[in-house]
Amino acid sequence: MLLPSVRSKKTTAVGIPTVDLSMERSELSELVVKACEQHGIFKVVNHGVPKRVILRLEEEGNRFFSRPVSEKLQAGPATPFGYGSRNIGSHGDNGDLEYLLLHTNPLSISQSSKTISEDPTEFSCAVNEYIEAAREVACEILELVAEGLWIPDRLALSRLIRDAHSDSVLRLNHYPATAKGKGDPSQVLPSNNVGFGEHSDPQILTILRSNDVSGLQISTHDGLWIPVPPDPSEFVVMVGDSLQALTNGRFRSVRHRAVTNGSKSRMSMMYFGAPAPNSWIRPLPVLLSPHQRPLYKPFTWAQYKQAAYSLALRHTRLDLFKAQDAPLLISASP
Ligand code: GA4
Repeated sequence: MLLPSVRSKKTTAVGIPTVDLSMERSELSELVVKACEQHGIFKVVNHGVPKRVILRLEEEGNRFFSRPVSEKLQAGPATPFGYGSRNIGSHGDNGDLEYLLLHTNPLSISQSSKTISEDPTEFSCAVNEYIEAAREVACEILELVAEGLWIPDRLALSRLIRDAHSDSVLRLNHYPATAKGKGDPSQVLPSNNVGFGEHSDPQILTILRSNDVSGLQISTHDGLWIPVPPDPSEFVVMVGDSLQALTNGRFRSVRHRAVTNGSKSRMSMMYFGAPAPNSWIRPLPVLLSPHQRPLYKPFTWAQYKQAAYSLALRHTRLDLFKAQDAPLLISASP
């Protein structure tokens, strides 16, 4: 199927920073804060997650997505969890993508696994093991953020996603090679095609890993698209809307999209770190001062998630929770 093409203008802007988690801690926390403030995205190397854990989940994902459609449909629809394959919205984001969406709660995983895999025990073990590792990376980064922002309680952010009732999710996205490009490089489509349209993630932090196929792009403040080169050994970390609110707009969630590649299929796996549904999200008091009033009203994760889902991929979600009398330090959308 031919998808509408999207322009990807050239820009001189941004190199996406790389953060080496084995570095000295105080230097590291400064780097992480700087990356979150300037780009809302960075790459992580030396993250300590064993290759075996990553490859085990990748293998499970590949095994599932290569099953016949009729079998995959048994694991759907993803309302909210399971197999999905659908268009995502009306903002140029009618993507060619199939996915598995799983709650990170082990009980929910074991339930979903029954229809996803012929060996549900192996599938859920692979998923649980990966989630634990990705959660550790997310918590480590949130603790570095707290240190870098001089927040006295260094667990103030990581606690939100360690919560036993955390609403974090794991998602495997599969962007099939477009038929024309398959196997024949000369037939690769000349322009990029949208797989998952422009959006920011509503959660606190996203930990993304993909196979060696390009597709992820971020939007700069001037509306240009920058490709994020794939590296299966690294994680890409993205600031979500909830972290933007918790930091009172000091960090900005990153707008991104995925384009399909043409000749090769891409698989990405994302851990989306979220608080518990009834957990309150508000600018951390320690980041406020008489000159920096809260930009957002307090909201619960459940309220925000509902707003995000009903607004689909539109830009203005966090604006719904702007404090009335706050100075307009942030623009409506990039
Ligand atoms: C983006 C981040 C996660 O993939 C996700 C997505 C969710 C979905 O696919 O159901 C959303 C999207 C994501 C943001 C806006 C809404 C909801 C699709 C969509 C149109 C699972 C999430 O939490 O928000």
